[in-house]
Amino acid sequence: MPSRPAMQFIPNPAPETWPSLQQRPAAGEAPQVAARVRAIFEQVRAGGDAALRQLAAELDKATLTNLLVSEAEFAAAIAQVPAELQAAIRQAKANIEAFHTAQREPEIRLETMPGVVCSRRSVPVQRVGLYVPGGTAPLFSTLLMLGVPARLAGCPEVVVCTPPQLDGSISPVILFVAQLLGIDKVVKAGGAQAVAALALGTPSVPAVDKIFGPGNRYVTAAKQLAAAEYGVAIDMPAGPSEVLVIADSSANPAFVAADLLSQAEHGPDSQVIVLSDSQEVLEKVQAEVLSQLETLPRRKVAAQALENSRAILLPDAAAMLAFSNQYAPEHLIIATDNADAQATQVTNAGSVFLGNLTPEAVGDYASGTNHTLPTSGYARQYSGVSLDSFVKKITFQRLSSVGLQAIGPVVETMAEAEGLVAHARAVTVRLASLAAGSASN
Ligand code: HSO
Ligand code: ZN
Repeated sequence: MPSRPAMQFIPNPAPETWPSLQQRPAAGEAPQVAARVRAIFEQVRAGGDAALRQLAAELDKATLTNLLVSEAEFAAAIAQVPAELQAAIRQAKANIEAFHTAQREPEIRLETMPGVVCSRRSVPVQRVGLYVPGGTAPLFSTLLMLGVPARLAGCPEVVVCTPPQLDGSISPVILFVAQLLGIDKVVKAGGAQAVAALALGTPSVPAVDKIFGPGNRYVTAAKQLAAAEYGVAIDMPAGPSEVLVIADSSANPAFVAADLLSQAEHGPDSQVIVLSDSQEVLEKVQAEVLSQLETLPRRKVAAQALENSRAILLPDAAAMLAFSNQYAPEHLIIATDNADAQATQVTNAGSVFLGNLTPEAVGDYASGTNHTLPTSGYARQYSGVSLDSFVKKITFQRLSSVGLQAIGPVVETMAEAEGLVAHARAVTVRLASLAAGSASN
């Protein structure tokens, strides 16, 4: 074992100590972030498009002529995306479309009592805003993960916001993906100002009903403000990315290390955890992490994330699953020879990767599942983004005279018992009218 392990090694921790090992790196909930975000909302409210330009200059160091991506910019983008990448993106899109299409729910229609027909139908959220991070790594895959279900759901208005590069341009790959999805409204705005524009609306940016997408602390704080005070829904609370790997003695340490690093390279505040019932496996994983780290272009970022990361020895599979369920990881990799059976015992996780041949990276890009997932333990109560995130389920009902006569007395009795006489009367006047032979449906 190398003198300094890649991750903190914790042998056989007592269950009482697990909660402290499951803590995420301090989330950036600093009050100054919230105050700055509030000021940015004010600036965007007062200044509209001009404020967005100003903030792009100030915060992104980008000079913008046009705030919206122009037709000419779209047209120029395709030529800049290598054919191989275009083909890869098309394949990923097809897989994501297939898996999300399968999530369509047929209309439910049920006669609960004779003459009482209830139904439920999915109706798209009308206006959605998709935030696509830029910066050091423009994540065009996030646009696929959000744009595909938005399109399949049939959302009539889809607006994309993404931060401009220094020269005021947007990554051509993001523009290529937008075109592939038939999205023509791409706003050159990032950070809290993009979220403010989507929440408040400006002359160029339509206000939306729901905002999706990951981002830094400012974006996250802005989404929270939009949800708390502006009546805009958000996909989920988003924190730094994380992965937990359960590895038994059948696991391949080089594969496990590669998976840990693939998540660690996202950001300095990412967290990666490996659990094993074999000390030998953990030692090999640690050594592999160190050696693979050497050759990563983003090794500084990954090394910082490893500071928040742990290799934990546990007695058996049951303890590893219990630890994982308590941690509720965004991504869970089960690299064991019994992965399918163990998968049935997963109660808290965003997305699960089974067996030695299933890297998390396939779900990040192309297998078909969504990569927008609950972090920071929210997998206890939230699902990842799916087709459902882009629809509302509206219920309908219709009564015939037979139905009203059957259910009417039930409602009259209950309404009177609650002391809500107007409710009872809404039934009574109709029943009376039916009895007099003068009502029709
Ligand atoms: N692992 C990230 C998604 C992503 N990975 C985008 C690569 N590109 C959060 O689930
Ligand atoms: Zn990733």
